[in-house]
Amino acid sequence: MSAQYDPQAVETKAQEFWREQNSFLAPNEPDGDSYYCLSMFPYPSGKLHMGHVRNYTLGDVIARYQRLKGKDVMHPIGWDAFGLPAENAAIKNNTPPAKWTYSNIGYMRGQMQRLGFSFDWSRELATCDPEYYRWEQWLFVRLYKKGIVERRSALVNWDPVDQTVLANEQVVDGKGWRSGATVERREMQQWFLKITDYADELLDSLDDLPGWPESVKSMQRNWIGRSEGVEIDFPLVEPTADTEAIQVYTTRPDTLIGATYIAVAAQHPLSLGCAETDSAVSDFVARCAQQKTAEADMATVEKEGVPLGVFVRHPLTGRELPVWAANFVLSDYGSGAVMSVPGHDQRDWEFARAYDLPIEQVIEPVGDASCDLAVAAFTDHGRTINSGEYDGLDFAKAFDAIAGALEAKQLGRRRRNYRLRDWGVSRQRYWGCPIPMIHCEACGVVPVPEQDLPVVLPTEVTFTGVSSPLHKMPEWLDVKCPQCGGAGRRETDTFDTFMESSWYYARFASPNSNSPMVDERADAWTPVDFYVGGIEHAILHLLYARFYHKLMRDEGLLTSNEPFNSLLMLGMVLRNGRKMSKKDGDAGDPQTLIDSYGADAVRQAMMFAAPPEQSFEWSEGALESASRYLRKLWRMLHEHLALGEVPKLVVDSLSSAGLDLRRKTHETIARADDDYGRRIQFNTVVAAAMELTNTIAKVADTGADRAALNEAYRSLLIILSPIAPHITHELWLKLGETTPIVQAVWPTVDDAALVRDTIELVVQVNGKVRSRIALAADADEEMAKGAALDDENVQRFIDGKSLRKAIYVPGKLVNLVVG
Ligand code: ANZ
Ligand code: ZN
Repeated sequence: MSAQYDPQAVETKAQEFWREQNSFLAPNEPDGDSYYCLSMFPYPSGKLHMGHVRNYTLGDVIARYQRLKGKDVMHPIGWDAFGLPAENAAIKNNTPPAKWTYSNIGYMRGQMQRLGFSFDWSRELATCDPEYYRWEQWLFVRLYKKGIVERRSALVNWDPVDQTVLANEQVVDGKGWRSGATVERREMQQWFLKITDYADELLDSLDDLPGWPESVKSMQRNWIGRSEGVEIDFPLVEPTADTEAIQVYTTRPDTLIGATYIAVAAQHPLSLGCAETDSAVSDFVARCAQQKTAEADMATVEKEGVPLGVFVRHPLTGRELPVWAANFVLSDYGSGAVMSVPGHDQRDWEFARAYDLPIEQVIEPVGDASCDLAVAAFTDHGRTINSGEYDGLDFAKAFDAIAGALEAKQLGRRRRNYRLRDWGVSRQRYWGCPIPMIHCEACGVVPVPEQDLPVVLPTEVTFTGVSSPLHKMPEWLDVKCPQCGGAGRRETDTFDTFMESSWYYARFASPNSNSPMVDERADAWTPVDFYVGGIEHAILHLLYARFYHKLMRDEGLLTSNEPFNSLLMLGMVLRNGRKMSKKDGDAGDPQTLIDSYGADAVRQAMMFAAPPEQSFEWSEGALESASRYLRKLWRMLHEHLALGEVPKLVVDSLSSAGLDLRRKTHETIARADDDYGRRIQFNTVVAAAMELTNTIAKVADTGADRAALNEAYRSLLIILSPIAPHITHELWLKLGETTPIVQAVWPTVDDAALVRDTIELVVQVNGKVRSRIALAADADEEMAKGAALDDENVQRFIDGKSLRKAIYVPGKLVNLVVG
C-alpha cells in the first residue's frame, strides 16, 4: 500500500484478513482466563444510528483490549428481532414483518462489519428464529407446571373502532393511533410470570454486584420497593355480614396510638358498599374514577375525601375512629386502606387540615430535629410520647412492642410489602413469540406438550388492519386438545419482547444447543464480565434478565446467581440538545461518515468525544480532527520506515531526547492500561496517544534514538489498536511484525525507563513559590539547597536579607526563610 493513507482500502484489507483468519472466534469453553464482553443487542430498525456506533465501539474497544491482555474473549452479537415497529411497517407498506426484519438485519450486519467490530459472527442469532424462541416456550411450560406462571385478568387498552388491544405506544393522548377513537380500559385474561416470588432475592443480591453503578442499583431497589411493616386490623364498631374489620398496612406501627381516622381508597369494597346507599359517596367514587392513579400524581393531588359514616375501634386503645374514603389512597397498594396519623404523615396532615380532623403528637424529636404540628407533620423517626405504656421508646423498640401487642391480640401481623408487581408477559400482538398454550372447552388451558414445540409463528401473513392476523388463520388456530383430543384453540397472545432479551446472553454462550435451552457452555461463560448499554434499560431489561437468570439457575441450567458482573450505562449522543435520530439526516447517518472518513476515524472521534457515562453533543469537527490525526500517524510512520534499518535498542547510547521519549512511551503504556482496564475511560487514551505522537515528532530520527522511536511506534500502535483497529493492523505489518496486531501482547512497562534523571524542585522564599529548578535525581540535601540559593529569580527575593533557615523536602521543595 502506498504512502498515501486510503482508509477505505486499508479497512477492507484488514476486515478481509480477520474474516479469513477467523480472528474473533471464541473457544467453546473458556480456560481460566476468559472474558465475556457484551453490548446490548440492537432492535433491527433499519440502519445503525450514532447511539449504536457508540455502544458497539465501546464494547469492541474493551473486547480488543482484553484480547491484548491475553484473555479468551467472547464478544457476540445478535438481533432483538420481535416487536411493534415491524408490525407497524407491515400495516403501512404491506410487507410481512419477517421479511422486513430480515432485510433490516442484512443491512445492519453489513454496517457493523464495515465498522470493524470484532464480533464472533458464528454465534449470531435473531430472536424471531423458531430455533431461538422455542426454548422460551419450553421454559414457560416448565414454569407453568411449577406454578411460576399464572393466568389472571388485567387491564388493557381497547380500541373500540379497530376492535383490538393497543400497546401503550399506540395510544396517543388517550386515542387509538389509527382510528382516533377514545381508548377504553378493559379487563382481559393475561399471562403473568411471578417475579414477586423472587423479589427478596432480586433485592438482596444487588449487594453482590460491586461492578454495577450505584445509581442503577438504587433504581432497581426503588422499583422493587421493599418495606417492612405491620398489617393491622381495625374492627368495625358495627360489623356487617361481609366485613368485620378494616385491614391497613403501615410501616410506622410506632405511631399507632396517634391514629385519628382511617382512610380507604375510592375503589375499596367499603367505599363501593357505602356508595350504593349514600349519594355523596357514589359521587366521590365517580369523580375519582377520572383521576390519574399514578403514585406520583397521588402525592401532589389536592386532598379530597368523604366520610363513610362508618366507625372502627382502635386495636389497642379501643377508641372509636371515623372511616373516610380519600383520593390519596392507592387501591392496589398494601390493602388499599391506611391508618391516618396526621401528626406524623404529611398526606394525613393535609387531609386532616382540610376536613378538621384531630392532629395528635405521639413522636417527639430526638437530637436537633424540630417539630411544629401547626405547620407540618413531623415525619422523622423519634421517641414515643402520649402513648401510655409505649412511651419513651425509639423507633425499633416501639415497632417491636406495638407489633408484639397486636400479634398477641391477633389484631396484627408483621409483613413485608413490595412495590414490584408480577410481570404481565401477554401482548395482543402478532410479531412476537407465540405463547405455547391451548384453550379447550373441556379441559381449560392446556400447555403445548414439549415434543410439539416450537409453536411456530406463521410468517406468510397479510395485515388487513391493526388486529393480529392470527385471529383469521384457522389453519393455525385450530388444534386438537393435547389432553382430551377434543377441539382446541391456540392462544393468540404473544410474549412481551423483554422475554427474548432476558436470556440471549446465555444462548450466545451455547449457540445451537439442542437440548435444553442452554448447555454447560453457558455456565462456563456466564456471568458476563462486562455489559454495555443504554441507560434507558437501567430498570426493566436488567431486572427481567436478572430474574430469568435465577429461573434458569433454579431449572439447573446455570449455577451462578447473577447474569452481569460489571455494567456500564452509556450516555446519549445528542444533536442540538436532544437524542440523535433520523431527523438529523446525513449528519446522523454513520454510513455517510464511514464513506467519507473511514471507520477508524468515526470510532476514534466517538471514543474521544466524552467519557462513556456522559451524554455529549455530536459534531463533525471531531471527525475532521480524528481523521487528520490518523493521516499524520500514517505519514510519520512511513517517513520513519523510509530511513531504513533500525538498530537494536541500547539504552546507554540514547540521547537525552531519546531517554525522554522512552519515559513517555512507558508512561503512556501504564496510563492507557489503567484507562482501558480499570477506569473504562477511552477519551483519555486517545489524548495520551496524541501526546506520545507529539513527543515522537520532536525526536530526531537518527542513530541510536531510532530504536527508541521504533519502540514508541510499536507501543503506540498497540495502544491505539482497540480504538482504530484497521490502520494499526496495516502499520503494524509495515513495521515488520509477522503476527497480526490482534494477536499482539500488551507491552510491559519498563520501570527503568520511567526513572527520571532530573527532577524538578519548587523553591519558596518565606513560604511563597518563587522558582522551579531542575536537579539531578540523585542530588543530596546540600546540593539542593545550594542550587536553590544560586537561582537567579530566588536571589532577587533574598537580596540584602540574611538567610535564617533552609528547609528541604526531598524530591519536592526547598523553603528559604529570610529576614
Ligand atoms: C401509618 C403511617 C404513619 C404511615 C406515619 C406513614 C407515616 P411504603 O414505605 O412505601 O411501603 N400506605 C399504605 N398503603 C397505602 C395505600 N394503599 N395508598 C397510600 N398510602 C398507603 O409506605 C407505607 C406507608 O404508606 C404506610 O405507613 C401507609 O402510611 C401508607 F407517620 O401508615 B403509613
Ligand atoms: Zn381438552
